[in-house]
Amino acid sequence: MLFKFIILFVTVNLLVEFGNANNLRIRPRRPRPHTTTEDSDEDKKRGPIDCAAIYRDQEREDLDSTNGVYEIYPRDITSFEVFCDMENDGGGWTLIQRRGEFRHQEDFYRDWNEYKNGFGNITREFWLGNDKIYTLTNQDKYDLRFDLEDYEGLKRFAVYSGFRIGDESTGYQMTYDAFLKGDAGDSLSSHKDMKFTTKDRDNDLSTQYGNCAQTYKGAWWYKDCHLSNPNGERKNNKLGEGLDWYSWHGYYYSLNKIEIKIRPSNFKKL
Ligand SMILES: [Ca+2]
Repeated sequence: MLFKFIILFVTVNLLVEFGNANNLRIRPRRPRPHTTTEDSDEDKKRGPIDCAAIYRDQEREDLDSTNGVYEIYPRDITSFEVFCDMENDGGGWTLIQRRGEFRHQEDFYRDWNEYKNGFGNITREFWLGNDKIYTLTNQDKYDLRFDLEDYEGLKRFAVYSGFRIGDESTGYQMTYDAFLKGDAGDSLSSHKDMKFTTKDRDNDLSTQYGNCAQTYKGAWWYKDCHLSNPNGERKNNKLGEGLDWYSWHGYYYSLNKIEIKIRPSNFKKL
């Protein structure tokens, strides 16, 4: 009996101590000032948050910005490498996806976790990763650009304003403000406000087509099912299964090349 009492006494004391120690560790997080037009001092110390910031830094030092791989330092996340498009429409674009003619063809028919974390090689074919796209598109207001190329070598594009996605708990729900411009036409409209669907996670609104990612060999913000399928199968010209952009080449033409990229809406060419 006495032994039990001692054990209880010691346990209660340990719990109290543990609670105190935990209390000491809890500190309120100070909210950070959110700036969109100019980098804060903290960002300057930390490094560029995207390719537009790299472009600005280089122009300030009178360097010619070139396409290539750069390290970026988005807020609240470990730094990582991205590919920057420093040429198209003034440059400053951070790539989130690329398809094209490479000796090693990447497999894009992948599962939720692979799309969450990203895959491929950023100098060739890749998907940057939904967690990273979430972080990037929530640190500023971004435009979204699709650069498309067919097998005749013709190029067309489409640009949207206010592109952003939610975090994993929202199913990486995607939205944007408006279709801004582009001779490829708008083939994203039906995907606005949709969640991301992969072959192993059906978040689309289709019952007729089952899991749209399975039916159309890709992964996307499918609705019922798509107007565009950039993560579909290259060189597959079957109905809806290829790299389709409906408003340009319809559902029976898989495009040769695609690049998807983002840039702050307030970007100005220097
Ligand atoms: Ca479904």
